Amino acid sequence: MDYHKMWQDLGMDVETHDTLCSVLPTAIGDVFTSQENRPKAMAFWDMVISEVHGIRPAELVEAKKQGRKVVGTFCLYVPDEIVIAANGIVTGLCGGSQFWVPSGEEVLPKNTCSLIKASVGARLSRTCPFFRLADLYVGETTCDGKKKAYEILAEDVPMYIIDVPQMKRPQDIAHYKDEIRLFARKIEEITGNKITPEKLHEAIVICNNRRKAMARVYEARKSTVAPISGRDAILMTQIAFFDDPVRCAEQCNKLADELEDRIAKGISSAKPNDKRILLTGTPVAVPNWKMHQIVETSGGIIVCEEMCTGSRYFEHLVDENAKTEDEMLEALAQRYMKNNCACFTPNGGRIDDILRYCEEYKVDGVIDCNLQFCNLYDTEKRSVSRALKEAGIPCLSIETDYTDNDAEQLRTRVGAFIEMLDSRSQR
Ligand code: BJ8
Repeated sequence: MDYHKMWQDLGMDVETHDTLCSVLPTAIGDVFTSQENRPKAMAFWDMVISEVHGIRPAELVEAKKQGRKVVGTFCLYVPDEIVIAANGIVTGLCGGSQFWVPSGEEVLPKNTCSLIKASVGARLSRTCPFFRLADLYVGETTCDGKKKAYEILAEDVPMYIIDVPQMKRPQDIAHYKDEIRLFARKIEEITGNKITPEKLHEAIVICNNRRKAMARVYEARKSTVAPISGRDAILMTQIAFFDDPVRCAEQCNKLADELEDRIAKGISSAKPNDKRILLTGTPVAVPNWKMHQIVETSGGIIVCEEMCTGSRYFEHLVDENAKTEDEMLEALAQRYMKNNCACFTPNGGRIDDILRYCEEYKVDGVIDCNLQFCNLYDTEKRSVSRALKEAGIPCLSIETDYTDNDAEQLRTRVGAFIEMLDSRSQR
């Protein structure tokens, strides 16, 4: 399908955007379709990713014609439920491609993480339809880099900021609940729709259903059969940030059905000796498949991601028993505050999660992979590796960016790590 007219109408730099699109088929072939023995249900995500700037943006264009508003977000502390309750549409906006980094570097310090530079660059270079479609961008006070980047984005687009606390004391959760309330009023203003308790309840159920469906897929990843590769699983998770939540739940459930069947039949996506790896660290936004690709072509299989593009996205449900708006806001605040981002202090919950996942997913080793210039996660790598050492679980800490410059070096380090895991298992 040709989407050039739509991209033009969205005010995009179509010529530059064509360059970005031209590399996508090779990347998809290398990372996804060349894998053997994939679950058939992955056909849905193959289709979506092959036209990632076409299919879903076209749906959003149609929805906007019907009067619906699109809200772009950058962080898991922005509750989708509020937007959905007002008949709005949420789309993730985090940039995962090196293609956008140079445009971001024109306005940001070079020593800013690639995710922020790519996100700002995607907007300023006019080469991402999602950044053109969003009627409102919603930022949050998580890391310093993002906070300052939002000021730059605000010069170009309507921007709303949620004040996310940095601690999890009762007064912090109460403050965050107030922030969600203010956010609801803002969304009502933007959409022109009142958020009633009934609508909010419906939205909570919709998002919980998506969480449950994704959790089923991750549950299947716990099996030693390894019915799905980490590459396929991460694609599912990444697309969840863009897709319609009801369709997303349907597709994830379909995939989970197939994975459960594959487990029963012993059909694996891994080679017999592949080492089971837990990936933790900074989020991996589309099309950042770098570590997944390196690990899974070096004798490993990623069985879980402890990150926002991973377990944090679907773990913990929002209480569906709340009746009034106030009770629902409380339920939302309680659920979202269970996320363990490194912007919180202290953040021992993340360590507990990592140790728990190591057991649940029967992990051989952990790779803690963080984007260069992310001080939060870079600093936390010390407590991550110390806790894993105490638990006797090997850990490899990696710092990288969106370029391929270090790919060979990473391949060597990951290869050596997996060899070490292999010799350990033969002892
Ligand atoms: S809840 S992880 S999505 S803030 S890598 S931009 S932290 S300098 S992404 Fe995040 Fe929300 Fe936390 Fe999740 Fe800053 Fe670090 Fe860059 Fe990061």
